Amino acid sequence: MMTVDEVVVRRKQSATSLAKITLLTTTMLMGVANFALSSTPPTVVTQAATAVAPFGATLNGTVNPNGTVTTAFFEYGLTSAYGQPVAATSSGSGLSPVAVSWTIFSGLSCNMLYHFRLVATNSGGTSYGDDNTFMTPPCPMITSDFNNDGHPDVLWQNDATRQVAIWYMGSTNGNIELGASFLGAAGAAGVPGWSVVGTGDFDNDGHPDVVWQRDATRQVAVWYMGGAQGDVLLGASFLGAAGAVGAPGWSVVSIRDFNNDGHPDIMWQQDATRQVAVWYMGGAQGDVLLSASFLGAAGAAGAPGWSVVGTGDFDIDGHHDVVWQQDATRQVAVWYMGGAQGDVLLSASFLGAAGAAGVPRWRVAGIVDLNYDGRPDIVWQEDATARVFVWYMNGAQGHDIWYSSYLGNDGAVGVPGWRVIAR
Ligand SMILES: [Ca+2]
Ligand SMILES: [Ca+2]
Ligand SMILES: [Ca+2]
Ligand SMILES: [Ca+2]
Repeated sequence: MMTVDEVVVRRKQSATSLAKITLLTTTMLMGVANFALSSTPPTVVTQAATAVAPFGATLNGTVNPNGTVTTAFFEYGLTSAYGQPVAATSSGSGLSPVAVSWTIFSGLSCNMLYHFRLVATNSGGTSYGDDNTFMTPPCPMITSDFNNDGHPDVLWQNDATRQVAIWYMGSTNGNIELGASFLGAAGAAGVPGWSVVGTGDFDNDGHPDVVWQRDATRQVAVWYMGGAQGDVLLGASFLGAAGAVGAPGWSVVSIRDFNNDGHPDIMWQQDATRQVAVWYMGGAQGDVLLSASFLGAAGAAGAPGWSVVGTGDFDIDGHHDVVWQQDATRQVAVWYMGGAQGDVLLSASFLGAAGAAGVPRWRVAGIVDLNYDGRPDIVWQEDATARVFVWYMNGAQGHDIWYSSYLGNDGAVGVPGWRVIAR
């Protein structure tokens, strides 16, 4: 039990404490008021760009809001005058640096030096990070640019006569037919019993060459093309001794440099088991079979009911990814590939919501970056009408449908009896 005196003393102590607390709180409020009146501008650091690709990059930096609500944005361009701001984001109002980044998925030019910096603003003022630069990698070769004008072109083959024609494409979206030509005199006459299966520069002379497969024997041969329009047949060769013999039961489904050694390789799919394998090619004429590999464990096992319809580097990691279409539902999915030989399956995704649902009565006729923004696009052809439609893809994984269009006026009408080969 406390005595009466003790209780009185304690009450006096409490009153004194309360007065101290009140004084302290008032001082703090005054401090906050003073602080608000003279807030410190943000501290901004521009950091190195990452994921630099031929047509995109991720810009990075940090912002310290220094206690006041702060917004930040990047600006970039071909000089330190910048000119291209990208959307402002909030960096909060804390007292420590916050990481800020912005990914440019497409729209940059390949093989160019870019300047960029981070800018941040709060009520105390605007701060500018130091100038930083990055160099976009060399422009990727377009394996189907026959007239070398920077726009991928598209081949057509007649189902009956097996004539082959080139559509020279152009415009911003690369979907306008600017001209056409037969693929040499032999292409004009047609090559009965043989199907065009893809293009690639096998002899490294800067002109796309055309790969054919014979329907019955499954022999595979390359036509070396040249001339200003890329439509002059210069020579031909079987693709390796095995190509001369043929690979019965197997179809060529894509021509790409899967192991990044500068030589186009051949992707095959088994008609029944749907196994997928790659022939790695080499030699001065690109027609020497060096080695072969299944496309990962899943490729070795096969994916029954699914057809490989083309390849392209959708996530821009330097490895060509594989696009599949379900024969019945017409769903489309992509396998993201990796590894030194490009034959390791890393992950998979449907191509947009429409790809997951399927596009009945349309087949994928090829994968080509028609608008040349670094993201492979999907070329479709309708079974009955032979109309041709393009999905322009975008997004971090390249599997989002950005916009779409018919392939020129003729493509909108359709070219019955002709099969488009956009790969
Ligand atoms: Ca072209
Ligand atoms: Ca060539
Ligand atoms: Ca290769
Ligand atoms: Ca890839």
